[in-house]
Amino acid sequence: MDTKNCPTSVEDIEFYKENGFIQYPNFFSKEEIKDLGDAVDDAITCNRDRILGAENGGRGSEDYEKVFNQMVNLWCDYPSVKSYSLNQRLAESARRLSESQHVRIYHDHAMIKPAGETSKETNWHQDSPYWPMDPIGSLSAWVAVDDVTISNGCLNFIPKSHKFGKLEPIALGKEGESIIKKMEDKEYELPDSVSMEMPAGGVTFHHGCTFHHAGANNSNRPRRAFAIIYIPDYVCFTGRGDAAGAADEMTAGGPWDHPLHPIVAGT
Ligand SMILES: O=C(O)CCC(=O)C(=O)O
Repeated sequence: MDTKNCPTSVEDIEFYKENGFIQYPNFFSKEEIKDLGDAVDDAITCNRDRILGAENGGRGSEDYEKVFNQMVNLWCDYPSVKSYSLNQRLAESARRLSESQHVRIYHDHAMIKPAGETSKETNWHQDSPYWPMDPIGSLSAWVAVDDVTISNGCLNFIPKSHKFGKLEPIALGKEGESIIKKMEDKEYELPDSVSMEMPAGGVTFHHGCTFHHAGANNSNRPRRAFAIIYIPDYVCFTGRGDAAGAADEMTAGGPWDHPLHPIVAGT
């Protein structure tokens, strides 16, 4: 495997372990990322039944679709997406950050936040409570397909919040739900959030327990993002629901050994 172009250094691993996230604003160039944007546009236009929760001719639930339209496992349909979901530089970064012998993918997902007045924030949440995995340690790479700023819905993180471990799931489409609020109600003090503005092609990695959020998209164009979730070798399948569709073909308590979850870095 060609790992020599992987940007993740020993210092980056220490930063990630301490803070629960890391940013690479120029991981891909804008030119490189264009084919990913084209595939996401094609999927959202021509493949609306792929939108998670889609019903009634391809529309998701009213509240949820104001947060984002989400499409999972586009790597299975689009060769250009596959080169990101199975990308060795991304996967090797995830492997180093999670200090794992190898990483598999759980799934990829495009998240298109609609523009304009009806756009809603992505509530503060952790990812781990939604994942059928134990122990914690899985992480996401979030790829900016468009330039992202505070005003069109870049990600925000609470540094060190992954140290709370796995808490409870938050309803993403429900007004006022927030993991920050829940923790503050319990009188925990949290550091200030940090905003991950970056150009198209930039990538952030975040731990599955890191509190994160994106504001509403106040611009006049959809905000396109594409994320890949990585499973370290030490994380087992717990047997609950599996968004990626392979739950019935795997054993609870066992490894993620399935063609939908290939090893993408390490051995
Ligand atoms: O893109 C967003 O609005 C939220 C992304 C997110 O929650 C994630 O990638 O885990």
